[in-house]
Amino acid sequence: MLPTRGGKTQHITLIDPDKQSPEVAAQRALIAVECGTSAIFIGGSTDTGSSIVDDTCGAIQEALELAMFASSQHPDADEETWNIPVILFPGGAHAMSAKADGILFMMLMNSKSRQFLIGEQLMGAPYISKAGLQTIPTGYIVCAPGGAVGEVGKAELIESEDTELVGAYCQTAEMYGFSTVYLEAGSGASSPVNLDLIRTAKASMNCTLLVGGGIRTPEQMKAAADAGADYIVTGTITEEYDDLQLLKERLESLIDVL
Ligand code: 1GP
Repeated sequence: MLPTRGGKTQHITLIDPDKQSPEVAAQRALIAVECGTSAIFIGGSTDTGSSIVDDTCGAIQEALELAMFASSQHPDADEETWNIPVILFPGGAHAMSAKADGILFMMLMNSKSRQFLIGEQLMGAPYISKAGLQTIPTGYIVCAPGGAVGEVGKAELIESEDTELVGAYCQTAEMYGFSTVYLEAGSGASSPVNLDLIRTAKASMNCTLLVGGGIRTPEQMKAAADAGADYIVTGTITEEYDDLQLLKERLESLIDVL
């Protein structure tokens, strides 16, 4: 369900439904797609309500459909540009919507809390099954500095020198049959995931590798891609611009290096 484009590292835009209205979220998502983002993640914190998640997914899906229809009316435009999956990246079982195309079904592998290892998953599974959401089985690993997700998720943070440990986590994820591993430094982190951790993760398994948290510059994007990230997720920068033209310029400068 995560789109691949010739093995090249792809960009994913994370939208936090609590940070803007559904209409503004849809405008931001369209700009991100125009700039070349390959998927939209919808995710907030542990207290994000399901109605705002549902309204945000609905507004983004509607905007993508309209853009696709508009481009089908132009012989020079490629309507497939707008065929972008909207995927839940939930803070827990409460933040879900049947309007999404799929969900990162995550185990916070380095959490000390049963809640994030299996508890939220047990609560969410019946809804996911009923809604028919496609699941992406994901090993979620929080690395230093870790931010709010590290604290709330009671993670034993992976420090920059813990390469053997991150490798073992990645091998474990693969042995569990997870398709994807997500190395997370925390939203708004002061520094992104250490590059040695990314390199080791990539070399340790055949799972798809997502990396996110604290990536703000083209240099950081390029470095994470060169270290082996298959997808790079950014969220905070999309929330920093009310002016859509400025947002477009910022996202282009990041995505163009891939
Ligand atoms: C958070 O990895 C994502 O889960 C994105 O982080 O908000 O720092 O871009 P930023």
